[in-house]
Amino acid sequence: MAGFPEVSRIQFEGTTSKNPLAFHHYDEDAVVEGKKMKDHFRFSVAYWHTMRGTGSDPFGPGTMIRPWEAAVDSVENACNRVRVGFEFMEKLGVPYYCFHDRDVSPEGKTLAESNRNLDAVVKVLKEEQQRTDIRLLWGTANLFSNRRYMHGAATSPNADSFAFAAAQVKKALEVTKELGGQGYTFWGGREGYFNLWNTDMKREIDHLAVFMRMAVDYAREIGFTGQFYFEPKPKEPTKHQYDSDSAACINFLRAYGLEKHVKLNIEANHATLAGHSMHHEIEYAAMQGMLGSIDANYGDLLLGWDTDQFPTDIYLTTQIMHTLLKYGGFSTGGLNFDAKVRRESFEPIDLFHAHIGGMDAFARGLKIAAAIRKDGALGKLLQERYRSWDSGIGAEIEGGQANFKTLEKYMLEQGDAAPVSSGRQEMIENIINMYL
Ligand code: XUL
Ligand code: CO
Repeated sequence: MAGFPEVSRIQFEGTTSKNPLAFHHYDEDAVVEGKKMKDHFRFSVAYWHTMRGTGSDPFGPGTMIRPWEAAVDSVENACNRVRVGFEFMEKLGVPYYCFHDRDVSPEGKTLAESNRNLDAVVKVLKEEQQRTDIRLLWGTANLFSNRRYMHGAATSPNADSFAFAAAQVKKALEVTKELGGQGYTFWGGREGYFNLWNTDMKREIDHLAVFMRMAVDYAREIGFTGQFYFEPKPKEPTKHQYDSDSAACINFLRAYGLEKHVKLNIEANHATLAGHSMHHEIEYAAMQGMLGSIDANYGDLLLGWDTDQFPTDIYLTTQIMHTLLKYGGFSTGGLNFDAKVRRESFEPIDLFHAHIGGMDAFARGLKIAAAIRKDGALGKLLQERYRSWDSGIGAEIEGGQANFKTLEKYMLEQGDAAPVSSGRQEMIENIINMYL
């Protein structure tokens, strides 16, 4: 087994260090707003990208050099890969990981064979978790790669595809529980459509709800108490995914009575594909009490697809950490690097550079967001902006004591509304820049 013999545990060396294989801002035990950095972030490695990413794109095959991979994938190779993966996470100092059933173990010819393969690999995952104390943030099932899912899984017009997906999620829930997983994520895969003329959208979305309900019921039956997450993404692979953005997901969950069981796992690159900012998506979910976890990455605005790059934009990480601090941080979720090294970064060491950069960018974002909050300048501006709601007519409206007739009477007496104030957008942007 060849892992990363040339790398030892990545250390925090501070801002004066120029060592690229060191943290310059992420100091896991440093306390910010009364909590250790590592507990703010709960960083997680995405097994599918970090251990399975090949670097292939529509124009060419994989480029990654991974000396530990055998020529033909097998259960033995998958078990060996798990050990390399845990060596990587241990050296990086990341406390969590996430996986799909089919990233960790090869799919067999039948469901029974696939389940046996998964069981064999789960045994090694469990050993490695015990050895390293690295834990499972969430598990999930791949319901999109196999051709049986070409029209979707839970929303397929083929009932057998639904049934197979159900069996797969049943098993994935069992192994997630077995591994002490803290959550389970539904990302829509191919749950969406390419063409409304051949699609019964109502029936498909009803089926998706039935599917999630079955998962929630089965989790209760086996005593899996982890948090369920639903991950918004507007398109890709289908042109319209049913889990298109935070608002659509929350509406779906509420419409089918699933909101008590499922929160959102929000991904930055998916937010921008939806034509929103990540800031918007997490604020929207958090204000509804539905922000569960985050898939940390970002996209390239010039490319316009889900490039899943490692997040290095400090403005973005500041916005994310500011919202997280505002809403009290994660309870079950974490920051999962659903991000891949680019096709041209093909050496194993690039995996370290990528994750170190992401972790440092979030550490900077946290420090900046905490400084902004400490000074209270933004808070004061917001308070001032909404001052008219704190007393008088505003307080009456918020308190439910007003109606159209009392408001008309008030305005007839006033003659006109009090003058509005400047939004001060440029000034506020400048204030944020003072902390960067
Ligand atoms: C796909 C994506 C998935 C989910 C898990 O765009 O983000 O990897 O996070 O299925
Ligand atoms: Co994701």
